[in-house]
Amino acid sequence: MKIGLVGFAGSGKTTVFNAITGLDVPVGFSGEVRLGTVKVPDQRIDQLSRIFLPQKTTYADISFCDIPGEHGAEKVGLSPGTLQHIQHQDAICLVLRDFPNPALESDPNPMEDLDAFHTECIFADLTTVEKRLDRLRKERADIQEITTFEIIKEALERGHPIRSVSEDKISRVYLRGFNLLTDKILIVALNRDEGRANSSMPAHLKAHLSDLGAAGFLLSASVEAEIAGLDVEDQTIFIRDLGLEEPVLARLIKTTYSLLDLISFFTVGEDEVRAWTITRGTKARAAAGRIHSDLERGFIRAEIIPYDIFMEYGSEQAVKDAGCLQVEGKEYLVADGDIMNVRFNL
Ligand SMILES: Nc1nc2c(ncn2[C@@H]2O[C@H](COP(=O)(O)OP(=O)(O)OP(=O)(O)O)[C@@H](O)[C@H]2O)c(=O)[nH]1
Ligand SMILES: [Mg+2]
Repeated sequence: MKIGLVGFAGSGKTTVFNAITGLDVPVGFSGEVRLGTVKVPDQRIDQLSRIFLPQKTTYADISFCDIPGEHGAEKVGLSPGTLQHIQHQDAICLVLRDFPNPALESDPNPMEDLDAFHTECIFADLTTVEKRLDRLRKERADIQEITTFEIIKEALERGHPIRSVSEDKISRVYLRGFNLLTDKILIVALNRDEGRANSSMPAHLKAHLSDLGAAGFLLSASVEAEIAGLDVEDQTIFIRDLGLEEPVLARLIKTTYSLLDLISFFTVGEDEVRAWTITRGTKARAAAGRIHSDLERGFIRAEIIPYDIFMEYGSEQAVKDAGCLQVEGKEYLVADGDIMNVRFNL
């Protein structure tokens, strides 16, 4: 899972990146793209690890990419370099400046920045889509494919992101590999000054986000950076004193998991306790393929113990003795928290 932090120059991307990753990248313009990976905290993995005492505990992870803004003129468009970086992300986290930045002349205007970013993405997608459509027509391609591209072209021309075009109108399989920007998940982080770390998102911005099919949350990047620098105990106190619920990383992960409809299943044993991320609705056989392609090819059945059941009985044997082990075939829809053991034969 890859999330790209984007936004205009000086909006606070690197500050957010530091708060999330716990790294200490110098803020201020460097033009460098930075990468950082974080573990997705999961108390269920902590618990399982305590029981199995495995040699290795592996959490799901998310990598973040800090993509620098454009400098020189203020609010110049997305450069080809920036666009390329965004194309390789699974989701975009747009950082909007809503604090006075002494290095910049303009007053903060998050709504305008959101529109400017959205328009840039629309234009970039239109170019891709028009090119593709020309080619498909020349090649007299499949009518369904042409129709899909016609429909999204029309949506883009009206300023609508592709992510808002419903599944029953187009066949998204045709869009794979084109990395269309407005089809990516968009999460907006409204970055406010310290005094407003605990304020709420303005209604007009909220409404606009919902039009764009985006999710949003509010933070103060400098406060978050400060929180990230404290040890765990002080963090909890500081967060509570500020009236915040949890640090930005936890909020961002929650938003991402719910937007992308991601769930986790687990594999357990003495060698490793591990979390795997899949989309809800993934079948047992495909989920097995995440672990190893051999497990998918030679899949026979999956032995499933839901996490809560496991915790109730305390061991695999006790679950079996109680007759609570689920034996499932390849079509089984893996649920969040399933502990899975794949039986396979090659
Ligand atoms: N007061 C205040 N200042 C902030 C906040 N977030 C970032 N800043 C400051 O704004 C300046 C720019 O922050 P950066 O994190 O470097 O912004 P950026 O988006 O990475 O900028 P570029 O990489 O140059 O595009 C720095 O001086 C930060 O300390 C905030 O929440 N409040
Ligand atoms: Mg930066």
